[in-house]
Amino acid sequence: MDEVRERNSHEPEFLQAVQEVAETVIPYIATQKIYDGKNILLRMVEPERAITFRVPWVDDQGEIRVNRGYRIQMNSAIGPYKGGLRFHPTVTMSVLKFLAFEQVFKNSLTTLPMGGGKGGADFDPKGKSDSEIMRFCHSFMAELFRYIGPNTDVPAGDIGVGSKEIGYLYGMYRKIRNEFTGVLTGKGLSWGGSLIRPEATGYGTVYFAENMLKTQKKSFENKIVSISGSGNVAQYAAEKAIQLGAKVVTLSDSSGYIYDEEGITEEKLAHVMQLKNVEKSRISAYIAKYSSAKFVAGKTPWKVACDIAMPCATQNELNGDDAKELIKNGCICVSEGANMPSTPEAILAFHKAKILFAPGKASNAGGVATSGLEMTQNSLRFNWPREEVNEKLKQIMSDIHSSCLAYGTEEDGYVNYVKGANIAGFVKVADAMLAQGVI
Ligand code: NDP
Ligand code: 2IT
Repeated sequence: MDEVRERNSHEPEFLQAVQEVAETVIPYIATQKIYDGKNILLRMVEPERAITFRVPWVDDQGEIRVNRGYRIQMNSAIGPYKGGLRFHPTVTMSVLKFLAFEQVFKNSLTTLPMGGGKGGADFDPKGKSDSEIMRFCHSFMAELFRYIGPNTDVPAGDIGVGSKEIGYLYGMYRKIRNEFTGVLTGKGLSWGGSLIRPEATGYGTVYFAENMLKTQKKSFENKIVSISGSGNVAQYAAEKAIQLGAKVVTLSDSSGYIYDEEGITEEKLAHVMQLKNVEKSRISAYIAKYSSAKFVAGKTPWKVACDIAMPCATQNELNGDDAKELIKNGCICVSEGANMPSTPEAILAFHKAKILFAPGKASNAGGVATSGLEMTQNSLRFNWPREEVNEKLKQIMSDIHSSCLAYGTEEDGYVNYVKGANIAGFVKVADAMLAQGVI
């Protein structure tokens, strides 16, 4: 870690992600002779390639604006680089390297042949017109296209990048390359997208939690569920939890959270989708229609009592004090929909209390797994029906859960899903790297 810290001293999020993996994987490596002297982890923390580029675009006032674009190609030992694009003002090299690093382990866990990558830009889509977003996406792809391809690197969405942005990005790639290929995932259904991809991350996070609960003969039925975020992942995590008989009581955005004591029903969730996806409004607008709810400005929802918590907004949104509060209020299960939403102090508290805790690289892997299924369908030039993709997603989440049990079960029977996910993800990539020599 000293060497990694020194080399990446200005990248706190990246170091946080590496530290968590190192703590669980190094003790395992020490027990396996095949890794002796191979410095596998030290090789894995250095991106195979990290690209930054200028993204110039013209706003609606005719002013020229410049953003910074990135693509981190972290590891391609088991397949083409794969991972989302994030458009958010907080995007930095550190944030994208942490996401790309986690993606390597996550993609390995999915059982599909995908390496890890991540990219994006410090562009803020909030308040931008549709044509500004289109011009930005076109300019971004006019440079990114050099580095990607269906067998090289396949980007997708993440924060601030949904099906609209994927459409603009895909259009420019197709024009420049004069090719119709599966170079991006999260595409629209009429041009190569997969059914269930929009729902997959949120649904998968719930399926993973279902698997965890099953080990204790419990289910979502009649449980109180608290969710943060109100974007793609949060919306579909809420939808599936409601379908399974739970009462979802919170959603949030960067302005604060809503608490609806009576529960967010399917009808209320449809209103949230209209507010967030169509009107581009804030979650606080929810209370104008539903008087049973209150809005708490500037706060995260973790003080609300719940049985199951699903952080689905962003990194480090749930700290040690939040974790203690959740535990005190009776929370039995935390399934991360976002990437690295819990701080190291929060994870420690969950482990100390021995509650069910799934790290995002296991529990939110359903999104990228379904992206993998989209790639397969594109290669086959065929589309699977909704139920078939959903069944495959469920099976993958159950297989990831089994891998976590295999590597994460401790002597007293408690399952450390962080350890399980990190080691299971590591083994597949490490073995491929060993087989391919020092590359
Ligand atoms: P969206 O852009 O659809 O939604 C993001 C949500 O998180 C919004 O409610 C947003 O609020 C909130 N949010 C974003 N940044 C912050 C912040 N700094 N503080 C507080 N709230 C914030 O993104 P997704 O739903 O796709 O992504 C959510 C999380 O899930 C991310 O961590 C992402 O990496 C992860 N993820 C996404 C996958 C996918 O397939 N989309 C797959 C696996 C993981 P606001 O509108 O106010 O910004
Ligand atoms: O963090 C993630 O796994 C994603 N944003 C989805 C990546 C993908 O390639 O579908």
